[in-house]
Amino acid sequence: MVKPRLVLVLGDQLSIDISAIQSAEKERDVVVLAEVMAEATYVPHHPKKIALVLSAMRQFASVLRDDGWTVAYTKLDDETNTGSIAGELVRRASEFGADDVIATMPGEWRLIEALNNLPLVVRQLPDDRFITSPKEFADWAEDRKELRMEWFYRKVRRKTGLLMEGSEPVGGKWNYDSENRKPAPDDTRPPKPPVFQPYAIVAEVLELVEYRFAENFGELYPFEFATNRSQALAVLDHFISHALPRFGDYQDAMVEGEPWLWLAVISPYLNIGLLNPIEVCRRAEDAFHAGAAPLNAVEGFIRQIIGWREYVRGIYFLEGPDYVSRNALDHYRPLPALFWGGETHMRCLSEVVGQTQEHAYAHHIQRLMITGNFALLAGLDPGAVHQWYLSVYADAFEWVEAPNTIGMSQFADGGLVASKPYVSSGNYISKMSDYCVGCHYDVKAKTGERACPFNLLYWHFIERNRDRFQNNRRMAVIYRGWDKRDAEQRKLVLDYATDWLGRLDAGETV
Ligand code: FAD
Ligand code: DLZ
Ligand code: SF4
Repeated sequence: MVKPRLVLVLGDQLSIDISAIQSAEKERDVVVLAEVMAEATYVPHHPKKIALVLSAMRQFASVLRDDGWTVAYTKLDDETNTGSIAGELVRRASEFGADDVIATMPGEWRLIEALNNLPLVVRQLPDDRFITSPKEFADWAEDRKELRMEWFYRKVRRKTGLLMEGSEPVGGKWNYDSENRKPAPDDTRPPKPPVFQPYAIVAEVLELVEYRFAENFGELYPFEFATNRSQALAVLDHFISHALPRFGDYQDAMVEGEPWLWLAVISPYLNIGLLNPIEVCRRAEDAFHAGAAPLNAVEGFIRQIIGWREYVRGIYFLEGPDYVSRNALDHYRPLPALFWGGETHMRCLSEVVGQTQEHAYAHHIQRLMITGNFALLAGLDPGAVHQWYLSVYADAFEWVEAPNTIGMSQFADGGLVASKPYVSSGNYISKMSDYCVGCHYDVKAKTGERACPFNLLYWHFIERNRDRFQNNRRMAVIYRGWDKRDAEQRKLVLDYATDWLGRLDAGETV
């Protein structure tokens, strides 16, 4: 008799056409899905993230069984659970008499290495849910002085044919980013994404998560995520019909009490495999051709998916496992309690952290220009910042989170991803949000007890990194403006900044 092989499907590989399943045989092989503590605890995940992954895994197992597959499913509380993916594979191998494992390459070095070290024969297949492979990215990156996303994006546009007319971009321009930066209109009434009431399978998972992960940062209830493919498709449909037309204009806007605005809110579903990136882009492209959404919205949306999403994955695999420990700016300040819901007078931060706690979601500009901007200006340890982002967002998996945090947001890779640090004073936040209106601090004040901390820390960052950035072509003008200021005035700003950081370090509410 031919021995069965184990077919590993991880919690973020829940696609029926994933390579491991495609190369397996229904009559012969056993699909292994395992809820394990090692995956639930490598960072203190938001309870909503754990509930999403486990609920989706359980439903995906049913889909496979209905399709005729033999599935060996381990629940977190099973007595025989060994606690890790490697342990479960070894246990199942002995149970089914298997020597071989077919896997799709995981999205994290930690698991890739764990699979390489198994006492079984493991075949790790490419994850072809992505449009480009790590090898393609490495070939593109070879011999380039700068790995700018824009050039990679154009290559992927050509490869997919998305928004292309022959070899030219539709509309004559590749990128409409300059038309994607409006603050929200006064009469903000964005459409809310659909919500899903937990039914039996999900309710059981919620009980488990509530009991096992009660200490984790984040609110489990109400739990309204989509947890299977048909629900995820409903979220996508809703976005295409109701939010995409305004996505382009307001993609960078921030409004208190409005977490979703006109954003897609599909990253958790893309990242765990309930949606496929190409199908999502084709839907947006169809909306453009049907006249239902403008080009700046559709191009901007498609760019995020075939541009940024593919690009950051390329960076993650190109740079290797040590990428997450880079610290080019020598930042060592520990993460303050306000990141875990501790009190702060800064309204922008309390709003974004509060929203994160409630929904396990914040949009890109909130992550980049509120929490990320603050972490960078305040000199927080990028490793700790990375662990935070990996924990608190439902869409956080290392291949996508790390380049965004370590690279784009914290400049800890020394400028591989970002050509200059994403930092701003309070002025940008005031322009793009309504957070400053009721804040304890005064966004217009440059010095004094009530001066917006972003104003103080911005110049502290600029001054302490003078040697690194003064000659950066995109930053020289900032140094010229700063140096033209009166020396006393500059000293005053820096003194207030140092004093403010001292209070942060002392654990005071700032
Ligand atoms: P939309 O703005 O509606 O965009 C549509 C889709 O484009 C997203 O669903 C996502 O799949 C993709 N996308 C957009 N921006 C990016 C990007 N910069 N990198 C990769 N894909 C992108 N995204 C994650 O999926 N997981 C993360 O762990 C993650 N961590 C981040 C950490 C930091 C510090 C920053 C600045 C950004 C991070 N992002 C991450 C990117 C981005 O914030 C989220 O993809 C986006 O907010 C998801 O919400 P949405 O579906 O409404 O996105
Ligand atoms: C995030 C997560 C969680 C919370 N739990 C599981 C799990 O129990 N079993 C599993 O297979 N995957 C889980 N995941 C997703 C993995 O952490 C993810 O596959 C790796 O980080 C690679 O991206
Ligand atoms: Fe944030 Fe400063 Fe505005 Fe307050 S004043 S909300 S701290 S940017």
